[in-house]
Amino acid sequence: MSSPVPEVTSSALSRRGLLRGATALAALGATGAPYLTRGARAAGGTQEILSACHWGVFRARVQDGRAVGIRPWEEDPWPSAQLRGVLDSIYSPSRIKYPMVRRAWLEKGPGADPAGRGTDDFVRVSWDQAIDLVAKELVRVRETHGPSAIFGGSYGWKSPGKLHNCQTLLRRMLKLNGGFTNAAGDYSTGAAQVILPYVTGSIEVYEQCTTWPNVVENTELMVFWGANPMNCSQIGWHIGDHGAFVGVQKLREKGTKVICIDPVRTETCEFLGGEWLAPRPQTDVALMLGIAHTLQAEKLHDQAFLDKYTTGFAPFLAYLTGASDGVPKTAEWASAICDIPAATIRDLARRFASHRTMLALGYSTQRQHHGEQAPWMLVTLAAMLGQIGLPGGGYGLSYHYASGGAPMHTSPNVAAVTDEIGGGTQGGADWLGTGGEAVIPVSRLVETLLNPGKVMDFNGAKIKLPLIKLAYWAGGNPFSHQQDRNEMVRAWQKLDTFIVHDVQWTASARHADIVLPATTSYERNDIEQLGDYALSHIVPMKQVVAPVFEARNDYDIFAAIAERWGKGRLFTQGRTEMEWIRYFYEGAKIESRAKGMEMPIFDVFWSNNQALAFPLSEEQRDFVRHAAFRADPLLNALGTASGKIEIYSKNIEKMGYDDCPPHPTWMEPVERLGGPTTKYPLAIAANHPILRLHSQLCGTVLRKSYEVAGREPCWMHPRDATERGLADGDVVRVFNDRGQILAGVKITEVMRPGVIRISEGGWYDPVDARTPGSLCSYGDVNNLTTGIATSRLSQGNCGQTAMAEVEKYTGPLPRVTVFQAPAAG
Ligand code: PGD
Ligand code: PGD
Ligand code: 6MO
Repeated sequence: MSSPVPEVTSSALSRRGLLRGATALAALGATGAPYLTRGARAAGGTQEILSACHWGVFRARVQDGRAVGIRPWEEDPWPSAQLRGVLDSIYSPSRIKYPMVRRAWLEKGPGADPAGRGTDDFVRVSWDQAIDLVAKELVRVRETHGPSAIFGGSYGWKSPGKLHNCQTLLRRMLKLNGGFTNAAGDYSTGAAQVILPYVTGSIEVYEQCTTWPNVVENTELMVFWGANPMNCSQIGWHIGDHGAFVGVQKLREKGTKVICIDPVRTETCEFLGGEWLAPRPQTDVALMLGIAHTLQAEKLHDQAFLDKYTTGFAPFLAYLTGASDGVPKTAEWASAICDIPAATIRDLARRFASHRTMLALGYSTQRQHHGEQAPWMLVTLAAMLGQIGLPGGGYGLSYHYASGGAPMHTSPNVAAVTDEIGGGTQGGADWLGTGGEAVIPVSRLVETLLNPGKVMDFNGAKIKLPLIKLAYWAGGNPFSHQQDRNEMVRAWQKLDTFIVHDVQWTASARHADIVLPATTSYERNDIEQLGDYALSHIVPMKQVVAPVFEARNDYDIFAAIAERWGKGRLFTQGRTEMEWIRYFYEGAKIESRAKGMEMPIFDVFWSNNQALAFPLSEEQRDFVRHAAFRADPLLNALGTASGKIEIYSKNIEKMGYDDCPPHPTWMEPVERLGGPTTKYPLAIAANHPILRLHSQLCGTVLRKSYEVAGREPCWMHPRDATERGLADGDVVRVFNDRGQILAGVKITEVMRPGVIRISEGGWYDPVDARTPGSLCSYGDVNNLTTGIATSRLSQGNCGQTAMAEVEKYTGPLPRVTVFQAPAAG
């Protein structure tokens, strides 16, 4: 190599190298601070260790083998308040300490007393016995019913790390037993990630949007449509970098006009002083259609863009004007559905068209009945505005999520462990993995348990639902994430065996037959990249403390099970934890050379107690989504059938689904606020929680700062509270035909009247676990949501479809027991 190689490092030893590359220097402007002063040992002989998690990079203070303090990494621009709970999650009273087996299962065998699950009747066993039971049960189920009777889909947010990815490791182990049934898709964007490839040729939802710096520079009108980055960008699927907060802060400094369309005046809306429009939940498609109708009626739409870059506008236009169904989708028509005044809808159309407008859509609008329609209609609206591919214009579906829009750095791919037997590493998107004997849509396990043999539609295919007798979960909490908890509890009784690895006594662990205590990522070593989009650093995720009680790494648990079958070495490839990490690093080091960079040797990286920074190019800083397509739609054709944006999809037409027509369409959901046949009066916004990641950290001290009367909060508008004679702090029963929970009232004007906010992820705590429908004493909102699918196309979950009533709870208050370990634990 003749040109100087910018060295990408945080090492004091090779810091000189940084000065050799201009781009590296730019990246390191913020990071080139005094490395020499950042030793692993702080004053007083206390050790300070750099590690990382979903919530960011941190330094943990360790004294006498115990983590006693945690502080955010000094380069984190906006540390998450949730970090406080991280430390506590190691030692909280709900930590699983020992391997445990449900008494009936242990004494009478698989399938014994399935209604007894969740009653906390556990027996402590040795690790040896636990591994033996699991290894033999997996063989028994496979030999009796075939490998597809073992469900290994195990969805969930686990912990980051290229090695200790417990879901990949689970599947790696299950493959050594001959296979399993897998799950396709995820709970986050189940509908959007299936529909959008037909519309724009890519899933859009996890892809890079036009960057924040570009938005700050060019966008005149920023629309957060059910999108709340000030809450949702606290975390990353890998390690949270919090780059979205920098973007939002700069937007505020610039004074860019912001509109928030949301039944809640969100944290983002408050921070930015945004204009708040609160439609009825689940009516956004009608609102978008009303805007679209105004655009075309007033000739504000960009016909030239539609002609050049899209197909199928004509049949959509016939629907919009009512030519095809007799119903013009006017602003008045939309207003009657969404409850935003028609004049405001027209005004929105005019303002969108006369400004450089960015439409930032969140995921809640697609986590609803017919959830495919909102993202499709949003893209259609953006196409009519003709700003897709222009700086600061068009749409973005990740501005709220894991800091989408944070500019991507020039960094190598760090490989990860794979579920391929004998395989070493994988790169790319692990949530889209679909290998397995059979594959079911991820939110359809309950339906599968209740209907084995049934044929289900899914994205143009027919799937025969397998018979499942054993479910194995590691790194997810189905008794939190799945909708319609009581239907689920009944379905779970079909299982012979439910095995769970977790760090905490979640409701899933409590409903398991075999519970194995896993280490947190702070009790093991790993390696990960910083920022799902930024990819700005490689971070050593160092072990902070030794495993507590009898916790073991998922990796070692699976290796021990495989070893019982004589396949331990196939699982481990003969590598230790540190050998894997070194191996991943060395691969990245080689790849980085191809990008003109030189990373320090592994031992320097690992001993340095610092994250390794990578440079940012001007080009990436200014990335504009779909700019290449706009510049040359032939050369850079989209991955759709026509190569263009499809407002009408012939592929979807061919599927003939009545619940997903071939162009964006307003369809009544099963229930909604103001719906024609809806029984209950209040819509639930089952948002993502402010001080949790789903159910993670609910069992920690953080809960004390948000619980109301010891329960999950239920936010409601003063009008709704007065109508029901409720005061702040009251304990209420929230109920519908599917279930009932207790919650604590928080009265606030940030709610739209008629809408209550109960965040997902509150731990399920049934008063009588043997009786489905029993009152949940803490407040798991998924007792109330519907378990139906978004449509036959994507079979996504409808976590935002729930209507309920609220009443003051006057009975004797049941104790919340879920945050203590079961007695034998
Ligand atoms: P988490 O609470 O993150 O929820 O559902 P998900 O199951 O992902 O669960 C992760 C579990 O993994 C925790 O119990 C944690 O302790 C455990 N864990 C962490 N690290 C490890 C590890 O290293 N090893 C092992 N063995 N366990 C580990 C989230 C899902 O919920 C998602 S992504 C979405 S988007 C959905 N959102 C909603 C919604 O908006 N509304 C409703 N009503 N319902 C939803 N459910 C979905
Ligand atoms: P939600 O909070 O469910 O987040 O991202 P997602 O966008 O799904 O919903 C966003 C907003 O939509 C909320 O403000 C809600 O009020 C609003 N909303 C609800 N219903 C409607 C509607 O019908 N119309 C309109 N216009 N708005 C509506 C979730 C993303 O967040 C995901 S998938 C994951 S896995 C992560 N989870 C968490 C988490 O659990 N906790 C935090 N703090 N951060 C996360 N980030 C990620
Ligand atoms: Mo999600």
